[in-house]
Amino acid sequence: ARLEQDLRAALSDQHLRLVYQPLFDASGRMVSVEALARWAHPQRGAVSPAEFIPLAEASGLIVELGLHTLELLARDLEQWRQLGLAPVPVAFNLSSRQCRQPRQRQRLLDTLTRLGLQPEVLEFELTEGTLFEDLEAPDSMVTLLQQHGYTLSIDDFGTGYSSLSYLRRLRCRKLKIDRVFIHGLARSPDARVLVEAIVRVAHALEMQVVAEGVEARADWDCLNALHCDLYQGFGLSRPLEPSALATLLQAQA
Ligand code: G
Ligand code: G
Ligand code: MN
Ligand code: NA
Repeated sequence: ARLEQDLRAALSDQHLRLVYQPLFDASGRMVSVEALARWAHPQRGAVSPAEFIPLAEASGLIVELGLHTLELLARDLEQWRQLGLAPVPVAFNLSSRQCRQPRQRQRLLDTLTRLGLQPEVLEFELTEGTLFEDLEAPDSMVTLLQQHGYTLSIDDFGTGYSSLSYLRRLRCRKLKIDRVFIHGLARSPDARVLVEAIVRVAHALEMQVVAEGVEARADWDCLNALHCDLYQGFGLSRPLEPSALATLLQAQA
């Protein structure tokens, strides 16, 4: 309960920020980034989103947190723009708990409009759980975002429902294979068969495949041989502060 109070306070203080982890294509070009929330707690130091996101979801704070982090994103984008950098597409993690009610969905859409966060610069990552939960409703967040032109990625693929028959109906642009399948891939014939099958299905459905958690060169080589499209992980780049990303964007321009 104490941590929850602190998180509420962090929304008005300056203790939440975003870092950005690049996604690279096979040639090593950075093609987009994923925004990840970070909380610098005044006493505890860095609190991981793995801890505070579930807390925010359980307490309902996730709605405010999501809108707040979009403000942070808009601010960072404006800074990069002022530096004369071409906008890099940013992927934003969205959980179903931040858009359960029609009013919450409308607030999210209004915020996107107000901040000028257009589909050219922003895409969304949703977990299988969120996507499947949302599939049927005509005014679901998934449907609304797609109607507004935003592209979606399936996050942490392979850890949730993984029903292949649903993949087509979800109409997502990217499929992000969870890092449990990526880590040690080069040494695991079983994982290799799985990843190969996932890539084939994804490509048949015209989705791009992203490998998450790429750390070892041998795993990258293996993914490359399996025709993975995009690569993300500590072995390529850690999540970067906005200023460090600006430097990378400048170097690549
Ligand atoms: O950055 P890190 O790997 O520690 O993130 C842990 C988890 O928190 C990941 O599942 C990530 O998707 C999630 N996460 C990070 N930032 C956000 C955010 O701003 N909103 C939501 N809903 N989830 C986030
Ligand atoms: O669930 P989601 O995919 O959004 O989680 C992203 C999280 O994964 C971030 O917190 C990020 O810090 C973490 N992450 C990114 N790359 C790697 C990696 O190579 N290894 C590990 N262990 N975690 C990673
Ligand atoms: Mn993600
Ligand atoms: Na993920």
